[in-house]
Amino acid sequence: MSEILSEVKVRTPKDYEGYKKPTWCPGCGDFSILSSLKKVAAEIGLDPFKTVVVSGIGCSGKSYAFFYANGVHTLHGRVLPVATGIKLGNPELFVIALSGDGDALAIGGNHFIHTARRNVDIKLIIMNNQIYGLTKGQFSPTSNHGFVTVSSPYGSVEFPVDPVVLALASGASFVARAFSGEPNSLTEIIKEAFLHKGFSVIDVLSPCVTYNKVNTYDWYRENIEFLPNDHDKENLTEAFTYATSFKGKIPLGIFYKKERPTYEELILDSSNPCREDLYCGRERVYELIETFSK
Ligand SMILES: Cc1ncc(C[n+]2csc(CCOP(=O)(O)OP(=O)(O)O)c2C)c(N)n1
Ligand code: SF4
Repeated sequence: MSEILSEVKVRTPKDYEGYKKPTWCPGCGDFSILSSLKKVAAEIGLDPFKTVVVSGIGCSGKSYAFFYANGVHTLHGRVLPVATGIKLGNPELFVIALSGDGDALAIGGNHFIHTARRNVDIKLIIMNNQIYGLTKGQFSPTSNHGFVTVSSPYGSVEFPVDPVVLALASGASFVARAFSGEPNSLTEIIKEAFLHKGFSVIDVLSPCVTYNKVNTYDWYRENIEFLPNDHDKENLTEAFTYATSFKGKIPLGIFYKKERPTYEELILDSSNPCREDLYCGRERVYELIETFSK
């Protein structure tokens, strides 16, 4: 990580503009996430050549094209396995994963759990609008019970998953929640996540102004509350307590942060007998491509 940040010239957020201009609806919460991402990248001097942004399919998934770095637009739900492969293939790379709530927690829910327990050094930002945006407004795994959408005209009978509680229970070493309507704290939290070594999850409440007319900016403002400053971030029990019950409000801030060895450190350790197989070299890669393309 320190190598990634050290040898860089001074950069500005503008330097991280991607090859495409955002195509999101005006007012979409995802604009704020992108803007914070660029600010943090400039502040910590992120080297775009050593950074990979992996995104899935969704409005959120388009983000890889809006940020200047290497980008992989992968399949819906497969952000984390692809990001894990990249990190194992070259642990020197700084890997950012951008996912929608559907992408990360419905079709990709299984990957979320296993990436967290393995503690792969990936920074996952869940652009959580509590709905499927790209496919025009079906309920998602974070939609509230009773939420009326085109796919739940009588109200969703399902109950939502809480990304923060799931991340804590699955073993993520950095767990936070932010709101795109609070850009300063969002930027600070992204920065802390980027400086943390290990699987980092930020659940960002990011209003879909087109299809979600319930969880609006105003609704969030009325329903959020920041964690107290004296919260002990290394205390998992306290993190769970705040995550599950907080004055009837949605808590924002860093719930948990504690470093432990990452998956790639453990699996690529020189005493690991699989190491040679993992670093098979360029020629072997070409051989394998040749074999599979027959
Ligand atoms: C394997 C697969 N299943 C379903 C889809 C259709 N699909 C595309 S995006 C999407 C959901 C988008 O919602 P979310 O992940 O929350 O992202 P958002 O668009 O809200 O940012 C779905 C179901 C797909 N592209 N691929
Ligand atoms: S449909 Fe919703 S999530 Fe997608 S760009 Fe528009 S406002 Fe954003």
